[in-house]
Amino acid sequence: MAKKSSSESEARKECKFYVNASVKDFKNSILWHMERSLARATVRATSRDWWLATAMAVRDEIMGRFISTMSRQYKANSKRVYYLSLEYLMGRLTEDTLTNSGLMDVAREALKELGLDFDSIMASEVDMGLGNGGLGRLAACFQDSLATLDYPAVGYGILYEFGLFTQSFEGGRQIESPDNWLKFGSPWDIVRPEYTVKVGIGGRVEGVMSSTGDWSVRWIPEGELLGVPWDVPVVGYGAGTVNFLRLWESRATNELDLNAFNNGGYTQAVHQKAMSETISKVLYPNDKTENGKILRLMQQYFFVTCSLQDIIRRFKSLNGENWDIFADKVAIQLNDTHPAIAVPELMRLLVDVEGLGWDKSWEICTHVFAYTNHTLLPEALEKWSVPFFEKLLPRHLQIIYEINARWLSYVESIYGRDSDKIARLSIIEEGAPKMVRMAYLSVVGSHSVNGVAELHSQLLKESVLRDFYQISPEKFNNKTNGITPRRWLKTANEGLSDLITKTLKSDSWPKNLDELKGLEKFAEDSDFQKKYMEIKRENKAHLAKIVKDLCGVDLNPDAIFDVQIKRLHEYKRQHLNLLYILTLYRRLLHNPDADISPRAFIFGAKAAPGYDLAKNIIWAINTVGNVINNDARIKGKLKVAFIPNYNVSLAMDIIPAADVSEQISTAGKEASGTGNMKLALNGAITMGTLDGANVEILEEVGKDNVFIFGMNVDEVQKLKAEGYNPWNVYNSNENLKSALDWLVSDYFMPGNPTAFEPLRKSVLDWGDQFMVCADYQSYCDAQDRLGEVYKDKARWAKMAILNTARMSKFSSDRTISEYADDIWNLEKLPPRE
Ligand code: Z15
Repeated sequence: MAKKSSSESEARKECKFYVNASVKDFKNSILWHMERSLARATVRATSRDWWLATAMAVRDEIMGRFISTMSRQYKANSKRVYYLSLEYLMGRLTEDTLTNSGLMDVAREALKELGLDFDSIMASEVDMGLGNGGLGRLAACFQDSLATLDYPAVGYGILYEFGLFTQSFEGGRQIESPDNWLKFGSPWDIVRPEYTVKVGIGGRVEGVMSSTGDWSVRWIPEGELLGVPWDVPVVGYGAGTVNFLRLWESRATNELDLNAFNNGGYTQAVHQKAMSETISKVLYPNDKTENGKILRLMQQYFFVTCSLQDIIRRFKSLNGENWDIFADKVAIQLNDTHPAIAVPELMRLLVDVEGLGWDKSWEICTHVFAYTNHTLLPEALEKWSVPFFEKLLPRHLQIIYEINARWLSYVESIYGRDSDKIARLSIIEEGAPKMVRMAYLSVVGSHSVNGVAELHSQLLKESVLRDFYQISPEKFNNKTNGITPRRWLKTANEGLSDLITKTLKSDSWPKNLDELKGLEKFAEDSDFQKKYMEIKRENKAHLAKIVKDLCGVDLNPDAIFDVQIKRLHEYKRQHLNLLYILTLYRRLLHNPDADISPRAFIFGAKAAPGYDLAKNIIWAINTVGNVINNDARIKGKLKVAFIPNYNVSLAMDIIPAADVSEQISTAGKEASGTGNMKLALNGAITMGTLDGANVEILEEVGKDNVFIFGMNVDEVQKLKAEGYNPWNVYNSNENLKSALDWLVSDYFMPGNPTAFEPLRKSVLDWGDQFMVCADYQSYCDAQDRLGEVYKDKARWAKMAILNTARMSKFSSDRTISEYADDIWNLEKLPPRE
């Protein structure tokens, strides 16, 4: 096998719990699985077979750790945190498990000895794409950090049969197709039928007399279905702790309803079964727009009740009915309002099922729950109609009304009969129909409310949750997001990781990211700069191959790789980027010899299937890109590549190759951003507004190592208040006018000049909600400056190195430690040495 460098054996000491296996044993294990698990002759084995056999060999190695972690946590009966999230954007699992278990080198060598190419074998794994974007990826990074830091934790969610849709382009337009990731099963999920739970739905509420003569209330559901748990192991770095994700699959109670069957209602019976199994069928592909579908509410309730029943079962098996200590054993984090129904559901389970009194149950709830808010955008604030609740969850509606009545009488005790205040603070929004405000329910039911970056947490207190902040300021806190350096540096950027390990003479930086500060002193070292930039160039050449393959576009690895990768949304302003591309293109046509740094604009973005304007922007970028890429007059100085089906795995190829990171949202709109952190860590320079975590990135890397442009939050608010008119900017800015007019001319779309009228209208006729025109000139100026700076290779290298060196704050280990200390009051439970 490959010789271990001395720093690597140091690392093995550092990570005492790394799994040990020899190359020979590992290779034999792969071959064993090929024959015994897959019934394959090696000569017939496909890449997928090799990946599966390798995954099974790794799995074998970590199972012991998995079991010992569970029994250690059970025996200690320590407090656990339960992370409730409708989304987990995990990506591929095998490579990351290899990194974290310490088996990466062994697996590489084993596959090499088998005559196989590691990367192409690993590429056979389909991404586990059970999330839309930042929120789901954050949940995945958090699982990695929780296990790495040895916190007892379980992530609960849904095992969607179909993850986020697969995106392709036809004539430059987005086409969606189903992501059937589980079609052939996954080696990474383990079914636990013994923990199956029952879930009620619909029906009515009945008063019942207890044996002691007290009246109580009971929910008589109309239908019932089952939640079957599947566990996905989460290996911490160093493999000392292996936690798990527990994902629920919905099933019909009986294979078929025999009554219906006997009465001749065969198709009716099959239909009912299919309905029950529909709940975990598909992830809703909307990032931020709540579309109010009843099936979505069913998904929320389904996974919440399954998870709470599981938590209570585990609690009882350890502590019996000692409810007084429930909140000492259980912390539950609500990832956005998607699991907010957990508040009334835990009340129902405690009051109706366990027979606790209301006050005691409420005390437990508010000690157990904590809520994370991820956005201020009004269209994302979840509300569910009261009629939906009546139909689906009648008992929960009663409980919500009771929670609200008590809450409002508390409000009244503070402010008196201020009806305005009461209407503003009510969990129920009056109207036809009445709506349940899920964010308010989450705030009232929790002891902690956090935003995801300093600026966002501040704005939360000033805007959406202002009235709540005034009543309970102590609940509000900030937890700036983070990313796992294991996946986003060590696994994704091996070249840079090896350079860091050699330079720092330490391999413990993935667990202790502050060590990266040690790179600062090499920022101006020309030898180090050379090595650092050589790796960047190799990564760019690698990405260029992928882009050629997927887009048919030739990228020059010496061009600036200018990257914008994120969901397509107006507030993220991919169209502002497009306007700069049009401006540069026009400049080059006027002067083909202009001395500009060659640039490759690289996009990755999915649009929600029902979001027409987002789709129009994708089409526009592809169409403009196609014209630019085929225009010989500009001598290849400009390229545009929109990589289809952007996902976690593509992110792992794109991010290490990026020179520039576009973070250009309208100030105040991006809660945090996490792609910005991944890109900067890998040495991409941020081109950004003072929004979300960009503000903190600027603080960390220093103003000389980032490009900041555009209005800040105060300026945005001021301009809005004064009355913003995008036409004024348009009429007075020749370049902006030309770019926008060009877009709706015959030039890009002969015969169909109105194709991109929606895009143009959105920033002019429809009021330019996200102030694209207002920030246009400032953006162009900053981009031009960046192009100039890039010509100074040494200066650029220094900036890039300092970005890597100064990003340690954004390790999700830091974020998780803060949650554990400030919100969960949670202790680590490391394995014994
Ligand atoms: C989502 O991905 C985010 C917020 C949401 O409200 C929804 Cl529904 C989905 C993102 C934020 O836009 C992003 O700024 C943040 O970094 C991320 O959540 C994780 O907190």
